[in-house]
Amino acid sequence: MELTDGTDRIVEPADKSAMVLLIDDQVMICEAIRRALAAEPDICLHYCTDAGRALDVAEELKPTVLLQDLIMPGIDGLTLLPRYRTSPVLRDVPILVLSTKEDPKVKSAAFEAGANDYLVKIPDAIELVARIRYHSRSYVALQQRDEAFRALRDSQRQLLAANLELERMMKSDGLTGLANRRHFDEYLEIEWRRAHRNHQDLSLLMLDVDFFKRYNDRYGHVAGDNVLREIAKVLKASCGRATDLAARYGGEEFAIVLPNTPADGAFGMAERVRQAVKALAIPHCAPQEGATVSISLGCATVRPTPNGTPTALIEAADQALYRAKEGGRDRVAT
Ligand code: GH3
Ligand code: MG
Ligand code: MG
Ligand code: MG
Repeated sequence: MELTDGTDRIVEPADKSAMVLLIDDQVMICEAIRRALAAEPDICLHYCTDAGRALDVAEELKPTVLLQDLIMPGIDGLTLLPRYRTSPVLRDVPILVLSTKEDPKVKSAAFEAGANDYLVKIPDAIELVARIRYHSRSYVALQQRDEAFRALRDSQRQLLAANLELERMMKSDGLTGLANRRHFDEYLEIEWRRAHRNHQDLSLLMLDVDFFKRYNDRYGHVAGDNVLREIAKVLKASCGRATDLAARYGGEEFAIVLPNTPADGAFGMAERVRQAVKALAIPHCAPQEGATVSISLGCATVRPTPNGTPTALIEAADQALYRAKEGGRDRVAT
């Protein structure tokens, strides 16, 4: 690493466990500290005599301990201490103040300004080494704990996202993106009970694409699938309330659950859906050449009773759908 502007020295390769950065304007002091630490195999010292560059140098070096002088030309150490704490890289780095001042008031001010420790210089080598090791170890352990916590939080987030995606997949139909049959069954059951509790109407539309077998036979299954997707879009767009649920019931049959909706409202909605599908104007060869894709719909409404079931509502809508087919298709029956 190149920190040097002529005053910085790279003392040791940066592969030791304690990475120490000393900020002191006096080269003599820096050299004395260097000598004091030279024999320690686990401590790597860098120093910088220009306090104006202290923050930049520290951000680049990422020390595990900062040794900080207080009296320096240009900038006061007590002013510098809080600045380290504003840097995301240096926010938690232990700062050991090294000063000639022995005044308890100065020591107190240093701790107030963000120092973690204080030694009068030039300190005894054994004590300095012990304090450096202690602060460095604590800091590294703290960083590792933070890192482990971040990794755990990330994996929890990923798990949550995967679960949400799984839940979405479990509920939706792969071809059309509408609710699938499983979700439809659950939803109808829930809404049936709610309607029972609240004495409300529950309506159901069942719809089926007209002459769809012939569509596939003529245009192919890929084109047929596209028609189902287009119809699904119409159904989705037709659901005016958040509680309306459009589902793929199976094959080319769809259903729409309409909670708290009376019979006339359901009929109106069915008619709008029928017209919207017609308006797609998808060419079809049935019932005759030049026709367009149409759907037939059956409508049923129930005010649930203790003896009734959602299945009965499905059967009623299905029978109405059958009547719409019998009646000539491209229509709504009740
Ligand atoms: P009707 O007007 O009486 O409903 O006639 P129909 O031909 O639509 O009725 P039928 O139930 O006999 O045929 C339904 C056809 O729908 C069978 C199959 O070819 C087609 N179909 C069902 N599911 C899919 C699908 O997922 N994709 C495609 N492309 N076609 C499907
Ligand atoms: Mg000084
Ligand atoms: Mg069918
Ligand atoms: Mg059909």
